[in-house]
Amino acid sequence: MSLFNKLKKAFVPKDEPVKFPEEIELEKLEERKRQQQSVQAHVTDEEHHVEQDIEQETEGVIEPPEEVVFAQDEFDNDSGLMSLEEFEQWESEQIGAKFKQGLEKSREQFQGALNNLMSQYRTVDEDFFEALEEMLIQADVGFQTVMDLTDELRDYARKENITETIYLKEIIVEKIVEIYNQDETLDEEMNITAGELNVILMVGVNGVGKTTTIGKLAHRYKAQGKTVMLAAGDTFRAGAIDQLQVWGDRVGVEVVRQAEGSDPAAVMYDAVHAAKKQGVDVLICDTAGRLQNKKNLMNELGKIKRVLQKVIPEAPHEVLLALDATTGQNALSQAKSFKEVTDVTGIVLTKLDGTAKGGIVLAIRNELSIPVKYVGLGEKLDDLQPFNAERYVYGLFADMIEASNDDMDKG
Ligand SMILES: Nc1nc2c(ncn2[C@@H]2O[C@H](COP(=O)(O)OP(=O)(O)O)[C@@H](O)[C@H]2O)c(=O)[nH]1
Ligand SMILES: [Mg+2]
Repeated sequence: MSLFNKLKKAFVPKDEPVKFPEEIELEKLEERKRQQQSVQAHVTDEEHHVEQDIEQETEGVIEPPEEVVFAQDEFDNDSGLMSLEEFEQWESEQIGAKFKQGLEKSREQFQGALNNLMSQYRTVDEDFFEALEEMLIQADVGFQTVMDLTDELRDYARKENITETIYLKEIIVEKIVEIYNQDETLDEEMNITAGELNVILMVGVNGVGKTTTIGKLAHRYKAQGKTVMLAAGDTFRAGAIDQLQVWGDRVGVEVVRQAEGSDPAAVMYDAVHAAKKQGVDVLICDTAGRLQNKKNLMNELGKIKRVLQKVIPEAPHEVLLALDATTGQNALSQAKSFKEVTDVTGIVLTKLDGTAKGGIVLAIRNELSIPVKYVGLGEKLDDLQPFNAERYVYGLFADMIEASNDDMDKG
């Protein structure tokens, strides 16, 4: 099956989808959840404090925010349940829709540029390849990756005798996936083991989206039935602890905190002990994003790790570096700096929805050799999505893929 057909099958909702009764129920629940979230999202800090005061007055019984639970009876209607296969298809289409929406800006840019290029250069020649190279570099794809990609295309066109650029369209997408997946040692899966305490350390400079990502991750793990705890390790920046607390309250997970200005390693000490004692599955640790001084940062992260390892020798199981996609090449240089101070196991590329230069994903993968594990596709709780190349190219080329048909297969 051609790549486009495969992606189409995986991600594009079928025309006039037949809705299962459960699906309609799920939509209703999702809608309720969305309404709830948007209400929660509008709770300002001030309101939040008022809420806290009220909670404290009521004997300190802090109830977690009410959650949407898929109550058994909501599904138990006579008409039979969605099969696992149907559910997986439905889920895949939901994920496809998220990537399509989150990559809208990049897609407009990418597809527009590609279409222009193909109408300007109809025959496959060196001028076309040079223009293509320039276009990809403009999209932040990264020099080396662009060269690899166009070399492969030149070979392919020669071998298959392709003379019209239009027939290279699908191959370009295919090669992007191939180049992305070529290093099989880079695993996108999170190193999380069931039945154990797993520690995730979140690092990155200020403002890239660490705290927000922690909230979204906590939500994901909780939805999977795991118990989650957060550690407010950014004790440096004013308001950072409260910001994490707001996320903790919103998602309904405990936040271990100390006063502003205290030693982050001391917070981690408390957190990892509490997490172990309570049998928590996932402890996610926020950190301060100071990078003015590499040596300080190295010392601070080193100390945090030593404290964690006293309780859990394998910790941290993941060190996730958050990078802001809208900062382009700057994100790459941040990543290089962080690689020098600590072992980064994965990247969370945030704010991909905010850039038209989504090619940065390819540059990160190929220039840093660190897997992108999650991408931020918006500000909502479920806008953090596990990353893979197929989802990504679907998001980047959705219109092209949807418009394709079997006749487009060539070779
Ligand atoms: N549009 C968008 N905004 C994001 C995303 N991730 C984070 N943000 C925003 O980025 C800003 C900084 O995030 P924050 O978590 O405080 O960054 P930190 O300083 O690294 O902890 C906040 O306004 C977030 O809402 C994303 O994936 N998409
Ligand atoms: Mg923060």
